[in-house]
Amino acid sequence: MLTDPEVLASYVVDWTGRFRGWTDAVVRPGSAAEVAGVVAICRDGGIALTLQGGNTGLVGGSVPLAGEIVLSLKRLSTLGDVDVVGGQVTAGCGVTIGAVQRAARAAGWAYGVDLASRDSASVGGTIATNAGGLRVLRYGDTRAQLLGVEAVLGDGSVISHLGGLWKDNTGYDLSGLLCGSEGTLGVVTAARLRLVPPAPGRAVALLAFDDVTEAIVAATSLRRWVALLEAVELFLGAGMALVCSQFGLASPFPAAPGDRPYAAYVLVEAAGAEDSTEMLASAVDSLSGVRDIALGSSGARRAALWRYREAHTDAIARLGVAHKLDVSVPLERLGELVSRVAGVVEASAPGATTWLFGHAADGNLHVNITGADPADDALDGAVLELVASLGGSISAEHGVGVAKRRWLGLNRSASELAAMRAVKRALDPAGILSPNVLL
Ligand code: 2HG
Ligand code: ZN
Repeated sequence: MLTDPEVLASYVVDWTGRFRGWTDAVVRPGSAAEVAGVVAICRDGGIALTLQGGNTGLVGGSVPLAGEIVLSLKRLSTLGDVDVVGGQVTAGCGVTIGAVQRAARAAGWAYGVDLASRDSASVGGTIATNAGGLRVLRYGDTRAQLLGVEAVLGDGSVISHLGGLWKDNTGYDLSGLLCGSEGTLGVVTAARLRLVPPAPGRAVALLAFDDVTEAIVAATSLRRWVALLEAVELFLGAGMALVCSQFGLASPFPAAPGDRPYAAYVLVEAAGAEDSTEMLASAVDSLSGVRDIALGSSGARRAALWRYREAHTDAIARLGVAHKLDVSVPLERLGELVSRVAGVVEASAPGATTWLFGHAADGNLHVNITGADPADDALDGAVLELVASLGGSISAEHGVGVAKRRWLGLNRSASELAAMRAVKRALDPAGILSPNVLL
């Protein structure tokens, strides 16, 4: 248990700096049995806990806003041997996504979840939020990787379902229920994760467009064209310029003097057992509106092209505390969202800057806003109402957390919310787990 105020400081603020709380103690159990012990004490004493993994979340879900004790789960970092035949592995909740990826690779497999924060984000945190990331298109979200979990429920009971059966229709899918529950029902202490076949023949294409609508049409139509599509990402000219200036990167498409910068970029990755470069090149050739293409298949070249997209979060963070609204809309409404959202932001927070990027083929856009008051919740509401009016979700992959709790009713009916509250009461009767988030 940590109580030194200087040590506690990093546990009470989230990655964005927008959500800050306070605590008297951080408890760091080293085993599932110790987690169960902590939960039992807190249940009996009515002591609230905020769960924390890698603390890379973007919706304030891991912050002790009302002085809860922080339950840090990083020490549960045992990674089992990969089952090479079955293609699965058991990971403690504190294992990082990067470590799972490396272990899978070393055993001739791969892990389907990937995200920019891979070396800090933990298995438990990605389960709590049902994290998506860069490869949802092909492999699904975190829930789709779960073969089972071990967890301590809010009432102190322990469930363990780590046998790794592919087919197992024996009632409620408790792992699926805990996944995305944002720490409100139980503490996931370990998970059995399915692995996917490795796809070493990789190619990345960065496409430049003069017209944002054409970029969106290209990004969405690629879903049909490229059989082995691994990722399709969208970002805009302003984001590219920001990333290049913040990190001193050269533009991938050196412009002639006087040329206008491109309006939008689509990054596409294809991967298969064999080299996918030609297949990707011919697929992107058939797209209209492409003004320039940078193609790469070597590891270094692919990483360099990905950097323009992945560095958006860090580049924006350098501008100050951002509002981060992670939303999704039906694919046919994505163009409308992109064209309307900056106007909605300007009307609500004049002078603020809107940055748009995201997982285009999933209909998932990250609306980041800088230059606005971090406490301006009305701004968040204006954007989320636009999204809901387009038939979209106010939380595509980051979770509801503290940030979007007020607006959950935009997506969920009164009956759905009542059902969720009933589940919460059943599994966490004392209401001690993550009391500030979700419901
Ligand atoms: C990404 O796709 C992450 O890079 C972070 O989901 C998004 O910074 C963000 O808003
Ligand atoms: Zn994302």
